Amino acid sequence: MKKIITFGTFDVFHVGHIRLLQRAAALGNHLIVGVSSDALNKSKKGRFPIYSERDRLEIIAGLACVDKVFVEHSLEEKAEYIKKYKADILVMGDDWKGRFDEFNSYCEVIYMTRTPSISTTEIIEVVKSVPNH
Ligand code: C2G
Repeated sequence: MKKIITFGTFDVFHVGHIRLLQRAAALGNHLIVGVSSDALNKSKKGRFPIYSERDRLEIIAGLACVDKVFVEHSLEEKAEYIKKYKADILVMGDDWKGRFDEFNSYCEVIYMTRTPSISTTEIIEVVKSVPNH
């Protein structure tokens, strides 16, 4: 059994998110996803997510490629999560390249290329710019 772990907010779920999760899942046979809490997102990005923590968890848990979800309460607890879930590989998007190399002592660390031209922030901007909404 090869276990993969990844982390993210997954707010306003989009194709970049599903591609990342499917590619991560394909590296092993058990995908565990840490979904950032609302409070962590506020501290990380300065705003609360559009979708609540409960809804974001429900969406990720419902995906065929995901085996287990949990709430990520702190960026500082990655080592604990990796050990707790006995992950063999940590997958992160390449916007975090180099930032998680320290976990190499617990598991393999892989940074995956992000899908170009799509982000939650851009989607929010587009929605805001639509007249009469
Ligand atoms: N992603 C992607 N392509 C995009 C947008 C996002 O591959 N166009 C990936 C990101 O690289 C990340 C995952 O989808 O691996 C989730 O993205 P976010 O919700 O933006 O994750 P982030 O807020 O960076 O949270 O502990 C780390 C954080 O929780 C990561």
